[in-house]
Amino acid sequence: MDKLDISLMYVTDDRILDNERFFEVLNAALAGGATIIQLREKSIDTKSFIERALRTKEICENYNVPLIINDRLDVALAVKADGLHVGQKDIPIKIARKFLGKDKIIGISVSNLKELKVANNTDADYVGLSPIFSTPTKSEDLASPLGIDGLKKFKAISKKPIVCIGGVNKTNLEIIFSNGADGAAVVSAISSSKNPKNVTQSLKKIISYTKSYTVNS
Ligand code: TZP
Ligand code: MG
Repeated sequence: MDKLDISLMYVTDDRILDNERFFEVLNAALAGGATIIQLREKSIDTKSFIERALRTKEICENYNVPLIINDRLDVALAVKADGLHVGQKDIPIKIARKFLGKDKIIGISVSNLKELKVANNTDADYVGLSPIFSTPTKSEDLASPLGIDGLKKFKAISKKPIVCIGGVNKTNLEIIFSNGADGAAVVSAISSSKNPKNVTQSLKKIISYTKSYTVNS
């Protein structure tokens, strides 16, 4: 795989149960320039998850874009995904790393400075700041939005690249990247759009433009 680019992560929408629409949006996000895909499924059974993951992987490979799996180490291993994204209550990174090996991508969600400090001392490849803004997309288990002030505090002490998630869209992407984000993870701005390819392209343009004038890039 080429150097890891976490700047624009499309996190799939687990509310899209219809395979045809799911893969339409996935293709559009990839064609629009998503740099990494996170497959997040909360309500389908394991067999369907693996089937979806296998097809997703094939499509990602066509674009040379890595695929990571949310939560499920078994699924990540089963489909030989490029990595895993875990939450605070999921499998510990140390154990996941043992199974996945040193070359796979591992990300972890952090919602406060205490969790960030712990994550700093793991071999996670990135931390997901969750949530940066409020979002209706994920309701259970979601901490208070950290906002730009929170992002600045995280940036000051993070030893890992930071991917912001929660309510990210065209209107707030520039402020996130100009305040230290290394990446943005997006669900509904892409998945709920009538034209997910155009939206992804616009997000990508904003990221490139903002990176061109920030020291952080
Ligand atoms: N984790 C924290 S917020 C969130 C997840 C999976 C959902 C983000 O969705 P959206 O639609 O981009 O706000
Ligand atoms: Mg989880």
